[in-house]
Amino acid sequence: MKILSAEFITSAASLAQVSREPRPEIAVAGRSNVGKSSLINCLLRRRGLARASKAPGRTQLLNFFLVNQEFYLVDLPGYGYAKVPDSVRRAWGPMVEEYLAAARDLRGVILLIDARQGVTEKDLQMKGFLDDLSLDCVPVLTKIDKLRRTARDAQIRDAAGALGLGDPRHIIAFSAKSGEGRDALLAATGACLRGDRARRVPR
Ligand SMILES: Nc1nc2c(ncn2[C@@H]2O[C@H](COP(=O)(O)OP(=O)(O)OP(=O)(O)O)[C@@H](O)[C@H]2O)c(=O)[nH]1
Ligand SMILES: [Mg+2]
Repeated sequence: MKILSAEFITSAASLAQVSREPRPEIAVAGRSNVGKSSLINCLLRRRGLARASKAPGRTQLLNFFLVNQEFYLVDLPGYGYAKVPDSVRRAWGPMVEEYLAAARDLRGVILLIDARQGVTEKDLQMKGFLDDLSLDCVPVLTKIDKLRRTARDAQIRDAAGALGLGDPRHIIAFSAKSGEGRDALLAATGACLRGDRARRVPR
């Protein structure tokens, strides 16, 4: 897949608030600060399109980006960051879960795992939630540029094991900094949109 166009469409706190042309959607989920917005900017090659920040909790709404006039990439608020106030966390959980459960045109979810931290309890909860909804999940180990070669192979294997993936090659090693893994992620996103990957989703 080639990126021909990308534009920000809208932000919303719930699906009911979103008015958009019906198109297939791919959501980007993961812990707060894991690099979701950076991954979207890297994938779309539009610096600053999705707002990224060193401070966790930057993305506070569902953000819709229209790509190639064909599908939406949806940037989600992150989960599981201790420093986000309780009130905010209480609002985000239901917002993200309602979206994932109710978005009719959602074809798959790119699930980001921090390469240094590995798979956490919260990541497993999210993976379980996606599996229960039979949503296709594209696992990505991001910030991979922060690991040395030996640590990185071990971390990819561990993450694959923790997520119950038979083959570590089903995880995409990604860096928004270097662009590593961008082509693989574009290909996986295209396959998700076409529904080609459904057979490979582990149950
Ligand atoms: N080295 C490195 N840093 C990254 C990478 N991806 C993101 N970052 C940095 O990590 C921080 C968080 O990135 P964001 O893209 O804002 O993360 P997010 O998941 O959207 O965060 P929330 O919106 O708060 O949930 C920023 O300082 C980024 O520059 C990466 O692949 N490599
Ligand atoms: Mg963000």
